[in-house]
Amino acid sequence: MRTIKLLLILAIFVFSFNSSMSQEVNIISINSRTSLSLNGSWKYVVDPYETGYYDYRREARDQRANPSKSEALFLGYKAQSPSERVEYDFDKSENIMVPGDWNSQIEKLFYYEGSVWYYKKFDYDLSTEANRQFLHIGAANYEADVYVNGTKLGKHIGGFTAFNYEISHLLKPTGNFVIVKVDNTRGLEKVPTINTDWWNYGGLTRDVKIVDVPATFVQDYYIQLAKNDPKTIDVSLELNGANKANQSIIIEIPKAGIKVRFITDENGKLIGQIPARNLQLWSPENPHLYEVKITHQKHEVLDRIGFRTLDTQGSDILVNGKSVFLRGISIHEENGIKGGRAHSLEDAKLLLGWAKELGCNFVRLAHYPHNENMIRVAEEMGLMVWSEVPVYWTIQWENEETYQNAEKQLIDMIFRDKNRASVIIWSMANETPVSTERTEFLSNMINTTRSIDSIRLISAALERHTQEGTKNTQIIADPLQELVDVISFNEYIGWYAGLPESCNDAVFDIQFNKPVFISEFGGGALYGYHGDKGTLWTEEFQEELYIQSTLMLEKIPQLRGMTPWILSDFRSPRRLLPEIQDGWNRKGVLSEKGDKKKAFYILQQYYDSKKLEYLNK
Ligand code: GCB
Repeated sequence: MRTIKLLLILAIFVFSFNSSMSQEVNIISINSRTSLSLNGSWKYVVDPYETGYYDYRREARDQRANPSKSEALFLGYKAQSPSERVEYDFDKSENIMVPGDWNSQIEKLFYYEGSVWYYKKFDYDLSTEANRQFLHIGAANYEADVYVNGTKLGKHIGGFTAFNYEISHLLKPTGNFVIVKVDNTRGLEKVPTINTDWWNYGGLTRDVKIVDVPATFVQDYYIQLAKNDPKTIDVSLELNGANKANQSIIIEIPKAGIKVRFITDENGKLIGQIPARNLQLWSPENPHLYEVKITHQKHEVLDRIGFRTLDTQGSDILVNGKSVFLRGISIHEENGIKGGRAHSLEDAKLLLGWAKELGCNFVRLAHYPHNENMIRVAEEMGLMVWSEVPVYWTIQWENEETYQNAEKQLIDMIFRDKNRASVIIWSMANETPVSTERTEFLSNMINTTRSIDSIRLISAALERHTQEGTKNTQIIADPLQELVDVISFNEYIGWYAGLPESCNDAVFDIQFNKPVFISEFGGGALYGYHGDKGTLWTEEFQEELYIQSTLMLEKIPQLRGMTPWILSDFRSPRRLLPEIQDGWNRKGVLSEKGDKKKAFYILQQYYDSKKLEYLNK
């Protein structure tokens, strides 16, 4: 049934798009390639009725043989004479910074959900004629229609994953322009769906650039330790281009004394292994990264790669064969100091620096794939990472298109970060309601993940419930427990369930001998609001909640980590309480500006003790 539906969707997909549109091409290690940045000031046009996209019969203008120059914004047309009617003008439109969401940059767009057209002109040095160019967009929330020099490249769906289109055939030395219509309208069938507890920041929220690669180039590679074998590096690689068969590829890790030559097969692929001796392993205590050089003909791709093994044994999580406790914190991709989506290296250093100060060795990057700086900086700092796709709350489990969308986001997330030693958990979902359809949906996601990454651990933030007929026995009634490597759940006793004292007699009945991980607990407090520990929203209440929660969770024998909710206060349109929330979720252990609340110190102390406890395990 699923296959038939899938074919139908594919057919609709193929017929509904112009045959000239490009395919998305994933390219690994995008930041190490030669590129021209298109970051900076762009022009923008707000188009709430999508006038530039649909004509008055609601037909997409970019699907018409002769789109009207006067209204089809993707053409980026300029009136040629005073008598020519053109009802837009990018040159006279206002500026917006890329990367950056529109909500935090432009006051009138604070709550805006709809379409905005982005426009940028650029010249391109085409002196290396043999080379190929790709337009890279780090993320566009949520849907992007992309055009270069008036030609449609494609439509990308999903607000947190990167995509590239080849534009070699379209570029000229001067007078190029790129136009992207970004639409952040929420929808029931989307991933995430209409209901989230975070701000729907719209726009080109991550880097945009033109990546320049040789005619045949290294499109993808995987270089990581083999399962539980610190002496063997698994390698796979794929070339893209006309001359990809039987090509010589050299992989060098100079500091490890490794230089190995491989030959690609007739499909431009290679799979192999490299014996390694005395590798310095990557760990949170010693986040060692090796320079890795991949050479194809005259061209090199450089990366910095860490090597570590990862497994579970009973309730233990083993990193390099040693049991670890994940001293974590959940993080949204938001910088409350400057406002809006975080994207830069500095943003990553700020947020992850706070996590380090808290004593973390782990971060949960919630609830969608974060920008690559977060993963890379975490890796440098010795933070292990939980990466997640926005399969959040109640999405359309029975909708095949929704499934394909979620799975694509998952595949793209794994594609980008599969060489990062820091990433140890792929999370499939957050707080999803148990049903047959939901479980089939998530089982398929799990199978897909295992088929492309056999090493990393799989989890999902599940829910806990009080067992019927008991006073305070907590159970995880979810068949997904069978399928995941780590049983994670959001807990919230003392906030959404009772007061902090409810923690005293709570008993967790978890039937599996697997690592147990608390993906969320916490409660709201306004920084600087003080009172007794029984008064909601005070720092003292939150402090007490953290004291009681950590004491309670310690009683779970399989407990191997936690990521309380959350590092810092974050914007959410669901948070309506005046004087306390005012549009902010206040569960941060830091305010959005980075002020430490009392709970911060409780968690810091607890993590100090866990660090000691695990030192000699
Ligand atoms: C949750 C969600 C998270 C919310 C949080 C809250 O369980 O996973 O996205 O922000 O609770 O603050 O209610």
